[in-house]
Amino acid sequence: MARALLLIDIQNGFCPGGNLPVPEGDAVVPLANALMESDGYDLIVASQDWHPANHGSFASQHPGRQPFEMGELSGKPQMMWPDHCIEGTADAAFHGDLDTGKIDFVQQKGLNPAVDSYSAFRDNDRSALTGLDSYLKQHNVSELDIMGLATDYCVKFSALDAMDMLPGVKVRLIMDGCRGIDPLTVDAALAEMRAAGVDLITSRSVIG
Ligand code: VGL
Ligand code: ZN
Repeated sequence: MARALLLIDIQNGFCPGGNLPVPEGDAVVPLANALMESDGYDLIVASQDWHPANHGSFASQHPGRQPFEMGELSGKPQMMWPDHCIEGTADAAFHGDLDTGKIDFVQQKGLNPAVDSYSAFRDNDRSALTGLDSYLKQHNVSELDIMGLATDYCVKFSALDAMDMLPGVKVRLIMDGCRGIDPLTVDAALAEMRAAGVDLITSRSVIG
């Protein structure tokens, strides 16, 4: 029985100054560090959006498309993103203040140019798994706390997949440890997670 903290995409690309900045994205860093420092967790896992330069979620790969429009990828509706988190670049690196020395395992995702991968657990088409579910099962994780960026995309999809793929595991979302792209989709995302059985908590429940 282990308690794990999952940090979603706390990368330069999603912080102010990055290529797909989430408002106040960097504000979650001190909280992530405090939670890692606390004795609340046996295991710390972090996901990292990690795209090839020709990733099909990039508007730049679709002539005539602008970032933040809907387009298509492999025949499915796909939000067109600005180029972001290209593997090996500073934009894809974890935020410089994140205490990465405390992270036990990093799960990269989004490597397949033909499909996007918001969730840390599997691609959006649900065919390819990243392997994170097996890792957490191998480590007997029974409680999983999730925080990071962005609430309405990667955090939401990861939390919903955790509910779906880790039966019996208690999944909690640390709300003050998340920031979102669009306030409207953030509210819908919180409602969707709550309806799926995710416990919406604040960090005070963990570190008082
Ligand atoms: C994300 C959009 C595209 C996220 C990643 O981390 O929420 N959002 N790629
Ligand atoms: Zn991405």
